[in-house]
Amino acid sequence: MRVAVAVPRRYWGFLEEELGLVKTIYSDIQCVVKVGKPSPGTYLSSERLRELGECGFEKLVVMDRLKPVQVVNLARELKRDVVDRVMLILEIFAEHAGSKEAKMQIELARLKYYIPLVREAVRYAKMGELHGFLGAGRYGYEKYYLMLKRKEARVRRELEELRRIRGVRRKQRIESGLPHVAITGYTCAGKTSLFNALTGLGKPVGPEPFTTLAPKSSRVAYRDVCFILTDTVGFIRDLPPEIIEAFYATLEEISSADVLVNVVDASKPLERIRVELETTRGVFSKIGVHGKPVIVALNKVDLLGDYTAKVRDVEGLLAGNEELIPVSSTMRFNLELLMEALYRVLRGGTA
Ligand SMILES: Nc1nc2c(ncn2[C@@H]2O[C@H](COP(=O)(O)OP(=O)(O)O)[C@@H](O)[C@H]2O)c(=O)[nH]1
Ligand SMILES: [Mg+2]
Repeated sequence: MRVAVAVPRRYWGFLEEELGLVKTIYSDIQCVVKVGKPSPGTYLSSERLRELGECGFEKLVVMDRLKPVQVVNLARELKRDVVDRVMLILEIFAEHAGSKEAKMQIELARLKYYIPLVREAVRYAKMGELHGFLGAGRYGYEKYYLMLKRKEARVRRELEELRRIRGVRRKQRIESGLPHVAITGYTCAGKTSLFNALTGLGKPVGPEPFTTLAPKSSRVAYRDVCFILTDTVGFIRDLPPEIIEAFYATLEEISSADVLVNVVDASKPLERIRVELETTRGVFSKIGVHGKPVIVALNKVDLLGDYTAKVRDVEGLLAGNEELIPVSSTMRFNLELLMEALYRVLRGGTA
């Protein structure tokens, strides 16, 4: 799917990270437009809309929270589907959700967000200008709206039922009984690159999905240990408040982990690394994994000439349960060392 991306001013300084978020779902970014001042009706000014006219894209991703009327106006104007930052993040969550409960929680968040949109679309429906928008297709928006409302009620009921049966924060046990290692970190830190490199290194044993766990997991054998490695959603800067609940649902895979690998981008300024480490610890303690062994994979050291000073600085920020290994996932540097550290922790040593 070829997409165009609109980026508001407050993310211009985080452009790479925001585009990284888009690439999690849409790998083919055709063009990027910067939005200085959003216009109330269509979000994009007529100038920006003209700019987009020259870009061959199938979907517009706006890295901002849009009002329902803006989504609908944009879709009418461009005759293409429009997704905003909240919807994009919910798509990312949906892709990572493992358990039934997490899936339902995310589905509920999506419905809550979509219903006002569709209500807005109903107002335009008779004009026949929104064909196919939001997947309404030939059913028409009125029916689509009612269908979503019914679905929302059903998902809410089922979720309550599920929670009643299992208790809210049940202890999750992995069906295989294997230890579980979760890779976490901010968008673009290199989680997926590290996941791919490590599963390649430790001969993954079959890509079969672990149904009770996240879909992005692989069994890894290294020396005489075998463990499950999971690539998580990780942390997203500036998470919209209405989807925090859904975010916590994606963290199940972290809360059931025995060891965490926290991927940190070494090329970021030390101050940003400090804030990210602190935020991460805050979330860990909220979901009850405080004190578990954490291996901080200081990634992308290939981008620094001499990385020893950065290693020393970041080491100065570590807590007692954290250990730092400088790595480069793409250059495959120090991956053996990281695997050895994991091995030691999994065999019962300390981090
Ligand atoms: N130079 C360099 N780039 C890396 C490294 N690891 C990942 N990247 C790049 O960083 C970007 C984000 O990587 P990705 O694995 O998708 O990050 P994720 O969002 O944490 O899963 C990609 O463009 C990668 O090629 C590394 O060790 N060195
Ligand atoms: Mg990733």
